[in-house]
This record gives sequence, C-alpha cells and structure tokens, in this order.
Amino acid sequence: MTAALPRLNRDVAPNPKAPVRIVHLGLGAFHRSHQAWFTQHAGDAGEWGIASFTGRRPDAADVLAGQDGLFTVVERSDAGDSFEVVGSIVEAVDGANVGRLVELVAAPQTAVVTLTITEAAYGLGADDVPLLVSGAQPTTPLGRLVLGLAARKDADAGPLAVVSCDNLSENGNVARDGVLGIAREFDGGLAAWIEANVSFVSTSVDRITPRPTADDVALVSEKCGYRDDAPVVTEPFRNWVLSGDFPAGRPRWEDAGAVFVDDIEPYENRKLWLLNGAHSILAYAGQLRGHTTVAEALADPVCSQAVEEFWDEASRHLTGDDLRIPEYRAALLDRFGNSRIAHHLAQIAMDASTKLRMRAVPVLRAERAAGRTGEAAARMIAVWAAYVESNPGLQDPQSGAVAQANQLYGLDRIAALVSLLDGGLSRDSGVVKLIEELSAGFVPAAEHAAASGSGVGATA
Ligand code: CS2
Repeated sequence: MTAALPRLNRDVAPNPKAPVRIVHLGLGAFHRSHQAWFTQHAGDAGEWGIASFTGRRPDAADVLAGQDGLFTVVERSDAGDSFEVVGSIVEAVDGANVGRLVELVAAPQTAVVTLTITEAAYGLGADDVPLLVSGAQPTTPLGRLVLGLAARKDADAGPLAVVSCDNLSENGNVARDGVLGIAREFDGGLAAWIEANVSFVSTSVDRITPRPTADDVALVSEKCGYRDDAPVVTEPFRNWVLSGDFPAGRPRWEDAGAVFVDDIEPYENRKLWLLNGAHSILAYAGQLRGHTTVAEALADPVCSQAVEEFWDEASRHLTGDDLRIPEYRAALLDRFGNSRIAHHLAQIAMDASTKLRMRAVPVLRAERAAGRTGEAAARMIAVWAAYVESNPGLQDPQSGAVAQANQLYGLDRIAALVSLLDGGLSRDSGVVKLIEELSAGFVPAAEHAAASGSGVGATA
C-alpha cells in the first residue's frame, strides 16, 4: 500500500525553493525541527534556503536529497498529532563533500552558517590541523568550516555569522575559540581575517526531538497521503534565544518566535541546568532503575525527587527578572511528561563527560562557593558514575579515560571520573566522598529486583 504512494515532492511544499543563504553543519532531526522550522516560519522565508550537511554519515543527506530536502514535521502533544511540510532545506549534502561546503561558504550570498555538531565536536578540530596544512581534506566539522572560511577570504566574499546551536554555555565563544584555534595553526592571516569578519553568535536552543522511528514513517504515509522517508517528530514547544551580530543579514526568525537579547547567559543557564540537567539525571538514574524513556523515569518518585531537588539548587543561581522559574519548571514537567513522545534515555546518556560539565558542574561549584554541599548537583554526577560502572561502553568523547577510571575502586574511581568534568572538584575530597556515597545508593535495575524487596534503591 505504502509503496504506491507518491514520494514527498515540491508540489506539496509550502513555498517555492529559496536560494541558499544559510549553510548548516549537522543535518539531524533536531536541526530539522528547530532551525529549519524557524526559517520556514520567518516572514522572509522565500529568501532563505538552507544547504545542510551531514556529520559522520551520509545517510540523512541521501534520504532527504531523494525528496528534494523536504520533510514532514509531526508535532506531537497529548491532544494528538499535526503535520506540516517544511521546505527550507533546499540542498541536503553528505558532509564528506567538502568541495561543495567550501564552495557555498565562499559564496557571497551565503550570510549565515549554523551548527548542530554536538557538544563533543567543538574540541576535536586539532586533529584537522595536519590535514589542512598538508592540503588533505579535513574530517571534523570545525576543520571543514575553517577550510570554507579560507575560501571565503580568498574570494573576498565579505563577513558572515556563525551561529552555534549546540547545548554549550557561551556556545558562540566556544565556536570562535574552536575555529580560531584551528585557523591560527593553519594560517595566521586567515585567523586575523576571521577575527575581523566572522561574527560568532551565541544561542540557546530548545525543542525536544527524539530520533524518528519506522512507525513515524508509516504514520505520515497513512495521514498525509505521500511517502516521507525522513519525517521528524517533535513537541509543540520551541524556543530560540540569540545574541550577536549578523553582518550579512539573517532571516526574520523573530516572526517565528525567536528572541534576540544582549545578555544570553541567564537564558542559557536556565535551559542547560533546568532542562538538560534534569534530562541527565533522568537518563542515568532512570536507566539504573529500569526505565527507558523520559516520561517513564519522571513518573518514578525517586527520579522526580532527584530532579526537583536539583532544580531547587540550580534555581538559587538563576537570577534575572524575566526568567519566571516556577512557570518554566511547571512547563518542563508537562513537556517531560508528554508520554506520546518516546524520548529514549539512552540517547540522552551519551557524551556525559561533555554534558555534565555544563549541566552539573556550574551548580555544584556555585553551591559549594555559597557554603552548601551541592548534594543534588553532586547526585547528577553520582548517577552517571553508577551508570558507567555497569555500562562501561557508553559513548563518550573521553571513553578511554572513563574506562581507565573504571579500573579503579571507591573514592579513587570517583575522583578519576570527576576529574574528567572539573579538576578542582576532583581534588576536593568532600565532593568526591559525597558523590561516592550518593552513587552507592543507585544500583542497576537487575540487582535492584534481586534485592530484598524494599523497592527503593536510592538515597534520593
Ligand atoms: C538532551 C537534549 O540529549 C540530550 O542531552 O538533553 O538533546 C534536549 O532534548 C534538547 O536540548 C531539548 O531542547
């Protein structure tokens, strides 16, 4: 039945194909439900097409190219699903096609480069310096971007904005440091040109977008009457806060609800600590207690209490008149509880050493500086430590160091893990002891079930 349906094509697209003026690195589900969605909903969408490049694998580009960049956004709430075709991606390209990337970054009409390359990728560019120097093709997103910027400089194509959309605090500055770090080693003149011509915009991005499944593909066929091999399922909520200059212009994203601010830090921290921090607690504590999704974990009082206590701690350090923390927390409980969105804890658990540095460390440090224990932030680290003990293969940019730490025992093991997040905290014996105690309270689900029927294996 499905095979007889026409493939999604421009006849059902909302607007004609726009010219490429945005280049994106990191073509994944989140990019499509967020930046591509906002661009489609900008009042001047007709002027802003996105050329989107994949990261490590070509698959997403292959599928999307087969339907001219089009895809369906399925907005899923407790009330039901709504379907919308998004047409702002006008070119979907395999990231290994560095030639096309360079050509587009160097094109004068390109005004913006957006990034969703994962938190971990910002530290990887050094590997690319020898490749760039020898004239070989770079393999990391930032290495590839530097090559594109070199071509833009040579073409005298003018300034542009690089907009990081990864969950890092001060992500614009992190992107700038990463790009300049590579450029300085490669070509000092290029580094100076970047400093003078490239603006690095910081943003806080938010839209929960789990990996799509085969069921989602079947649902779109059934409801929409066409075949879409790359739908994306997301929550109705979306948020984008941006801070920085766009020297070559930008879409009117504010028409779609994006907010432009001078000081992004309070918004960034609110999102990274309250949303992402809670996610990380649920990811490790939840899986240790036998849960699979965010909604399931949140329904477990041990996990939700750990989240609430962390929110109480973090909120003490979130000051700003319009942050509306109680409303934000209430909205998060609703969003996490949206059980029609199966947001898998295993997906959130990955890359912990990078994520916890943003999500747990600042709150823990701030609490200790204020003379308190920081127990709830420490618990986030503790549940990770407990989780990697029984799941040593968890994907992580520092997986080798995590494995080494796992060879140790007790406080030594905890100190080694904490040192991957923050050197100072790992040398604070009070912190290490607290994390060890909290960690011992969380036992894997199997042991849990075998334990003598108390039902609660956590100190939360
Ligand atoms: C999650 C985020 O995977 C993770 O680490 O915390 O992807 C989260 O779903 C998004 O930031 C929501 O905007």
